[in-house]
Amino acid sequence: MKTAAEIEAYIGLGSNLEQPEAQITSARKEIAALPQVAEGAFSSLYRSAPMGPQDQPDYINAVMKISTDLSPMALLQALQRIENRHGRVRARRWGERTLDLDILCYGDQQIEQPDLIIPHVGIAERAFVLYPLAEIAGPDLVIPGQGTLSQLLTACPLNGLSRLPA
Ligand code: A4P
Ligand code: MG
Repeated sequence: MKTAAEIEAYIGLGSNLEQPEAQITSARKEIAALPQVAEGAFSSLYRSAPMGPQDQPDYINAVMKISTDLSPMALLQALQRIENRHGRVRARRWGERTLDLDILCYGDQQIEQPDLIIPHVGIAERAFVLYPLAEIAGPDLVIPGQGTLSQLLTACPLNGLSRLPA
């Protein structure tokens, strides 16, 4: 049984190694199966060229909406356990990865701790986050401290992002 869920949060999923689409699909199931987490919505999958080092494969990204009564830190730890189970190796910054799970937003909270920054850094410049987020959250979602999604989208070109057929 799921407990009564309180906070709506958005998680960004990304992968560019070892069958990225399968990595994302199985991560979705593992997140939905976490205690104290219920899935609210899941975006289409999107493909884009890498941000950062260019000598790595294209990425597949998606965004998931959940409701949860896990604290932000407990949610981060649960997501990192899932990343580790997917063989995540932390090598170079912005480098290739089997699975990256980022907490994009957690309710209307703004958090700045050494190991947890919410909203996630760089949301406003990342088409591979903004477009899937808008698909499931709609244009009026407020990114705390940064404005509405529709405002952010206006300033963020698609940049080669393509939505994969369902
Ligand atoms: N951390 C702080 N805040 C958060 C948060 N809100 N959610 C800390 C999750 N983690 C958060 O992350 C390093 C640390 O960030 C964690 O230990 C956690 O305490 P990481 O995933 O281990 O490593 P990283 O790659 O250095 O950072 P990060 O933030 O995952 O990288 P980015 O900025 O997400 O970039 N190109 C395309 N097209 N698509 C992508 O998805 N992703 C990246 C990774 C690069 N290029 C990409 C994509
Ligand atoms: Mg990350």
